Amino acid sequence: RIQRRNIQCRRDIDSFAPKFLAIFESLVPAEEEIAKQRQLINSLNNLISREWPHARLHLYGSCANSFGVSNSDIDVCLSINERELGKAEIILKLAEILEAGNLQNVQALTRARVPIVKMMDPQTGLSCDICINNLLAVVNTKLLKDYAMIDPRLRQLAFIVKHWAKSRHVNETYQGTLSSYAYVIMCIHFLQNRRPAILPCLQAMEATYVVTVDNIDCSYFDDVNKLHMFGARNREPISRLLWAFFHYWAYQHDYTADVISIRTGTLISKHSKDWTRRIGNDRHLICIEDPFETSHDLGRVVDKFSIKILREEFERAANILQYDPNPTVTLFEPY
Ligand code: 3AT
Ligand code: MG
Repeated sequence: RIQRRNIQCRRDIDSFAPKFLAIFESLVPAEEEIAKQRQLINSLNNLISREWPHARLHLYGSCANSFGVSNSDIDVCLSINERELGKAEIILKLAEILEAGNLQNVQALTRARVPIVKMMDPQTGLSCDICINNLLAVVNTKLLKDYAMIDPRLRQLAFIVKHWAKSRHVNETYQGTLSSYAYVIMCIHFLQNRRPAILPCLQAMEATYVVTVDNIDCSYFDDVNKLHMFGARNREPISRLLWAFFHYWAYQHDYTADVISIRTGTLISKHSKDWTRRIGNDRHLICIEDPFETSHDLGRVVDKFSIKILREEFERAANILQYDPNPTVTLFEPY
């Protein structure tokens, strides 16, 4: 097992909270931008319902989970019950409909791992990717959004972690580092495990939202208005949480034995999931359980090269937060 280092946090850590909060505020998109996204979805829904009256578009990903920064592309999912057509045919047909509706740069990517249509809306200037029937993503988007409503520190932490990850180029799944979705799950897990806890485990509570998608039970407690005082006993400000987050991933997490799981709210063992060895391309070098697709390790994109890069970046961030005189600047210095 790795040696668990328990370093005392620097004494002036709380004095950096206002500057980190200002960074968070600067990353949050403006209301107008969110209104523009809704406008685009409405006009796309009108266009599509002429051809497919029962089909519906859903926003998912960062524009709907409340973890999106300004000017991110928007992720859209078409839910459609078309028995006659395969996914590729739906994609091609959808591209035709969008082109006829004057959307620009329409591209049908039928051979991608997740087939999508890409396009740009000249009226709002927004670019978007539309996938087909990916309802699990719609449900995990709602789960993240519900967690965000419980305690404001989750959004603060996740925005800053995502900003750090983008600045340091460790938010690139095609290069073996982690997705934004994985980073948000890491933040939720971390806040579930502070003492006193800042977030509960919604999937371990009595379900008020009950839904099954692709035979996977996705039920959980979603009456989050009742939980707005949940984290109140913990008064740690964002700067201290950031320090502890990076300290955990740099020096405390046991990469050889543990899986983080927001489904259970605790760590579970790699052994219990049979994630102790490489199977196919899944190396399980950093294990992050998807809350619904529990056989899915969100860390599976990480390989023996990128795990080293990731861990060095966690250590760099932890050391900056511990020793640097200007952590709110140095943390985000480009790689
Ligand atoms: P950005 O702001 O675009 O970086 P995002 O939240 O949109 O962040 P992604 O682009 O990584 O995040 O993913 C878009 C959504 O797709 C988020 C989540 O609902 C779903 N998703 C992404 N990766 C996975 C995955 N490995 N398993 C299940 N759902 C996923
Ligand atoms: Mg996205």
